[in-house]
Amino acid sequence: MSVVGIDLGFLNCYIAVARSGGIETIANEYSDRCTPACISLGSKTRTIGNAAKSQIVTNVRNTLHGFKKLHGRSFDDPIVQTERFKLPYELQKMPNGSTGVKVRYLEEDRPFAIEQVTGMLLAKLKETSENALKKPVADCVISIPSFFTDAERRSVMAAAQVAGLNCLRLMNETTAVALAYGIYKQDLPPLEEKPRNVVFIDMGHSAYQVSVCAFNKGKLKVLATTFDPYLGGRNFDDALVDYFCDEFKAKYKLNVKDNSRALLRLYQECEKLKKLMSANASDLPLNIECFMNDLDVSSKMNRGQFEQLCVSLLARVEPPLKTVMEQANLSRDDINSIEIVGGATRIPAVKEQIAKFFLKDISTTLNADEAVARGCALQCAILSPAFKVREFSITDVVPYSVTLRWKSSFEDGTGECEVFCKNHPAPFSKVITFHKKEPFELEAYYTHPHEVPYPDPRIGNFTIQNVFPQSDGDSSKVKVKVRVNIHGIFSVASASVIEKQSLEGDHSDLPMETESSFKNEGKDEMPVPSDKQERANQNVKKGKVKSIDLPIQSSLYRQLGQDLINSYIENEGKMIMQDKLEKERNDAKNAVEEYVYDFRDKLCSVYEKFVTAEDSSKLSSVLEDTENWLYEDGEDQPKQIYVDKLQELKKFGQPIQIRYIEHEERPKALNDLGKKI
Ligand code: ATP
Ligand code: K
Ligand code: MG
Repeated sequence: MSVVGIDLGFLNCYIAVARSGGIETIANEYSDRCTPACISLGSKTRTIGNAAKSQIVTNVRNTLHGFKKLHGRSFDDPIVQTERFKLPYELQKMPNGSTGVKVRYLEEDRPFAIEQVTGMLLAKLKETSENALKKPVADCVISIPSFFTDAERRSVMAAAQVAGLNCLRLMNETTAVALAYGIYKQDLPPLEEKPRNVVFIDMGHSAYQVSVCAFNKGKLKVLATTFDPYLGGRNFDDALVDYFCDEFKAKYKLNVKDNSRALLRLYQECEKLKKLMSANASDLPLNIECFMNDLDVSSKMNRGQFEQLCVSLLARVEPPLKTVMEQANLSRDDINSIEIVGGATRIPAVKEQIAKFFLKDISTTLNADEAVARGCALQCAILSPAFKVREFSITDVVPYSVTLRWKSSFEDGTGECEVFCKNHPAPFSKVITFHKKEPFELEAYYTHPHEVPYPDPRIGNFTIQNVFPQSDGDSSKVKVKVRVNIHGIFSVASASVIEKQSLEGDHSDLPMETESSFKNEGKDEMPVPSDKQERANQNVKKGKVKSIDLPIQSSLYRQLGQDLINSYIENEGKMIMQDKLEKERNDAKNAVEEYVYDFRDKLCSVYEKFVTAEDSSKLSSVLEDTENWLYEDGEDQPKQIYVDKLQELKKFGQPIQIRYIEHEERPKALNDLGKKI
């Protein structure tokens, strides 16, 4: 069984795997441990990762990147509309109202849902891990921002399905970092002692996340998480791009923003410049040749100027730090260390803001790029029965408070209660008891919509079916289990009705002391450690009461139907097949080309002695014809044509090759013979 952790970044993806020696970040076919979150669609094939990134500027409208924020959102969502304005490719409203892209693929305009797009990327990452591990990969843990709502999380889960991955956990990015930090620490305080509190900060390309975690031996508990979902390295790129656009307008009369190709090139150069400025405070040049209208442009910038440009961005570093400390109810002195990861924390001014707030040095002991993936792989190893790892318990938090509202059609049975408060431990299950005479509906939503970076507070509706009055006309006692699961997703997991057994002489009220504490309808909750425990409790009650499971009809907000996901899976399979066939076709073509060049070379060198002048010139001309054919009629042929072509060439070439090999082998064979004697 495979153990794989995936950092699904806005810009950069990383994969870590567990092998017997430990956790290891793996490289792709370009020997690069970073795979760009980039997909380029072409007339014959798709390219994903490094090769796609180099097509951003050449295949502008069909190269997809920067799509992580489109997950789980309707096309009309304000965030989607803001992103849409910045993206060089077209977004499209899917039939179910969600967000998709429109690209030209296989000579056709094709829509792809966001789950398909991320599915393509994940399938590539799956393939990369399979190549490294040399076995099939399915089980994995995938990272997501801690601020993702249920709809966004479910959308990423669907993308994992499309890629053929079995995601054991969606893991909050900063929690993954905390695990990567904690699991190897030998000196964590024992359980009964005061925990070690560590702040984890991740600023990537698109978002900024902070969490405080308490560590004791063998466990980590997230105390609070905060974030600015709209602050990351790309905002600093925006600031530079805006600046140079203005400058080039004044200096060269260029409207860069009207030319998507030029704009994309400027973004690339500004990102490079931004990185250089992290290491160097002096003036640095920005030169782009043939930028627009055949014009070369040049300018310069230094770190001081850059920081001036970004004053308002830098001012946004502190608030989440302040809030996280308030939420965790900790002061600076309670913090043992501050660990930063994510590319954008390399900006010196960002680091300064953080250090200034904590009045402490910040620590960069973790690998800023790989910590998320490593944490995910560790989590996968912990979850995988096939892998032995040190016991380590991870308690995360519920990012937004969740409220349950209920109503039934006949009775006046409406009400609501907050079932999970913000920063409530997760995963977690609770049982709520209702007294009902008929089916009723539960509606889950985020309690404080303004705190949630998502335009709709709805989570889902759940109808508890098959509820009837008891034989004596009383309300039935319905126990509903609500849960925030391991992915951080809310659900009404199960419901059951407790029936009094109509045994003679047993008309006493329910005697369970555990239940008296939550008799009030839905107001009190009881944590249930696990399913097993609950079943055990029910066994104790046997003979007095009977518990019957009730069907639940769930309708989750922005949930994709399994039929639709299945059609995406099927389509992904077809595209993988198409890519594979195209690759084979290309390989067959390349083999012909290679044979031509190789043979021509050898004809004038090593083969020279083994071929008559007449044959040599005949063969040379065949090779030349083939070469010309490859550039003309043979440019774009089915695979078999190339295979046949190669066979044909070999018919000419092989006799020469054989004569040569025999000649080469003979002395060697004699020599070997000599040795034996
Ligand atoms: P997200 O976490 O938002 O999904 P990501 O994980 O893909 O995004 P990272 O790989 O952590 O993002 O960081 C990428 C960002 O970090 C880019 O904006 C990149 O320009 C920036 N970055 C990387 N190195 C440096 C550096 N030396 N100086 C400044 N910025 C840097
Ligand atoms: K990353
Ligand atoms: Mg990241």
